[in-house]
Amino acid sequence: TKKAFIFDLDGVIVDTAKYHFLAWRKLASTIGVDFTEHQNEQLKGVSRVKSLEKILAWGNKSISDAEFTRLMGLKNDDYLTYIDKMDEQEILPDVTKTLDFLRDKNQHIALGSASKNARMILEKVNILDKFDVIVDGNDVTKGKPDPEVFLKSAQHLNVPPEHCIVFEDALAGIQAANNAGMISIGIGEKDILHEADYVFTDFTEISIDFLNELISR
Ligand code: G16
Ligand code: MG
Repeated sequence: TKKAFIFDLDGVIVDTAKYHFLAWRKLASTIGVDFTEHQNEQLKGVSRVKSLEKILAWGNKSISDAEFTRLMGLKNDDYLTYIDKMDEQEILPDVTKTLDFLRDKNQHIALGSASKNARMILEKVNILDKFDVIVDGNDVTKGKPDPEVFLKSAQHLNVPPEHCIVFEDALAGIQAANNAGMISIGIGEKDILHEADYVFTDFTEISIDFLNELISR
């Protein structure tokens, strides 16, 4: 039977985490909050609202709802200046090869991202047409580690969760995949993604044999 391969966006297909970091750090500094790369790790896969809530909590700041909305807008405007300059060169190594292999094998391919900018980014790097289904931050009410984003992808494709394989770079995303009852594949560091069923540094480490094994199991 056909499997569904669900890809996270930031940190799996493209390294937009570095742009989120720059934009959040700039915003944090304007409100007088220190922001480190270690803290940034905790924002991976986390929604925009939740990210700002965490930054405010780290800095012991409390602000009005109107100010909260304004700060989220500032961060996103800054983030979009980086996104605007993106092109195909920013697709991470062997991602396109993996997508094309799965397509050749007649598998379902979905995107499951927390980002509200997901479609725009896929268009920028010119791989929007490789996805059968896109579920992103505009389609969900509960963020990762809640399984909603991945379960919605599976429902759209009419594939049961146990036949879905999720590629994720964030611990919250691995937990979301596990909570959905799907196979979780971490892309990144083993010590951060230890809850995943498998972990690889990047797609260059994922062999054709392993993909075939996932397809036929
Ligand atoms: C991504 C990032 C998160 C970011 C979130 C929301 O999720 O990993 O750091 O906060 O999207 O992004 P935006 O502000 O563009 O809506 P994912 O799930 O693609 O890794
Ligand atoms: Mg991610």
